[in-house]
Amino acid sequence: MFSKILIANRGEIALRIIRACKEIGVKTVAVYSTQDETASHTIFADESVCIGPPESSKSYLNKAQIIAAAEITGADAIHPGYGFLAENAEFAEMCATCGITFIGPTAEVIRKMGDKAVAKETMKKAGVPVVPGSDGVVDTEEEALRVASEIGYPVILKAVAGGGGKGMRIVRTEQDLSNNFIMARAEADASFGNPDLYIEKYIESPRHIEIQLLADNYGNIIHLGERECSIQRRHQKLIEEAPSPVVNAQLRKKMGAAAVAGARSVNYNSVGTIEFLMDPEGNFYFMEMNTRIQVEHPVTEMVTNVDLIKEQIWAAAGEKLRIKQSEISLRGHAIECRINAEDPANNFMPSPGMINNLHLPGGPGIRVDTHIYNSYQVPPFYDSLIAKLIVVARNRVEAIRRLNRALDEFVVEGIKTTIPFHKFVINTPEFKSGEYDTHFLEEIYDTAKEELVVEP
Ligand code: MV4
Repeated sequence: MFSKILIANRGEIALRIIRACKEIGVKTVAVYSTQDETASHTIFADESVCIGPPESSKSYLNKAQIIAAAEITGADAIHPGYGFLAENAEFAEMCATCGITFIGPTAEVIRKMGDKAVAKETMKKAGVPVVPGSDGVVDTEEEALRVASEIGYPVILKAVAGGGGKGMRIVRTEQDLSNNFIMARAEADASFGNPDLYIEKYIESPRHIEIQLLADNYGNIIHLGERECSIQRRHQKLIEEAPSPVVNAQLRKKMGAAAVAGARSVNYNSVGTIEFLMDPEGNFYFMEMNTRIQVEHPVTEMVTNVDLIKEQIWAAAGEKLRIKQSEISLRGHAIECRINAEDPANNFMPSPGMINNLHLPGGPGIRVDTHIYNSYQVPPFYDSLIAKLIVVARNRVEAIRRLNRALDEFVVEGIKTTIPFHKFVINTPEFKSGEYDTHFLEEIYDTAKEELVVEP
């Protein structure tokens, strides 16, 4: 096992990783920007090193500075959390060069899955269902028109270097495609430094369902069921649940097996997630692979009773998986609400500032992953996630009742948060029945906004 892990992150996930390290018996090093001198992760780690000014680009994204902090403190591993350097192949390589274990997959796998066309081709070869479309990159408008007429409109243009909703364009007619192809290439080049595009059939009302994977260095790979992540706005997830209201045991087994086969084909050896699009008929297609621990990992933890961060650390330290697929079973239903420092009545505008009154919900089946405390100043420089409220109950109906109760107990004063928005969303007929897709949130937003104005 490692003797000391440096956590190259901040906020709730840095704290989550520190907690796992403490329970395993591994020393921790926090890195922090000058803005975060009194942040929870800085205080609760065994040691902390200042790595630069508030801007992420000069601190939490400063690769050389973070490696130097690991060397100075004698850390033998780096946990990147999510965001920042978590899916940066160059950083994983730098760690390897310096003899520090990057807690995640290899740089090679990160790079492969980072190129969305290569990732898709790799999954297709492994027998994972993929959306009909071009074989890899489409270089010219003529080729794009030919592929589109083969698969039929509407189609979607995706940048190979995009992902997470970035660099996509829906095209509904031949004329549309002619008008947009050159522009989409130029835009991809400007955004990602890579103009390459590929084409897919556009799935109209999909759900976003992802499979959690866990793998070690010895070819053992298991899945921990799915998460339903269709409640999103501008590709930012707001609510996630496990299991999905539309996945039964048979479908779970099929999706799980596909995800494991995909991971096996790239010798995957850490925690990871395969995202699927599911059409209204229940067909599922590979979308992307996330080569990191995700924000929404707790819903899986709550229904499987597996600590994904500990498992990730054990796997990185070269231990064999402690759990077999046959030992994974799902118990109950978990739902997570992302509490952001944003004003839901004002297009989710960031709302940094001082928290001058705080009360966290508690009681049976409640988990709150957060770094905030009373009198904490939410900085304007970083992601607006300030807490994750996770509830678990015997079934989905009870989980929603518990979530209503917990949201009512949750008090955050001094800044605007997404709490009132969550109260609205979870009481809509669509959410209650589980009959929603990835467009649901955008569709109800205007109605929700009006309701929010009358919220206390
Ligand atoms: C799609 C799609 C429909 N058809 N691909 C969005 C994020 C990126 N991972 C891929 N995305 C989509 N790809 C095809 N062929 C619809 C989306 C999409 C979406 C997917 C998941 C969650 C929310 C979404 C919102 C809009 C579009």
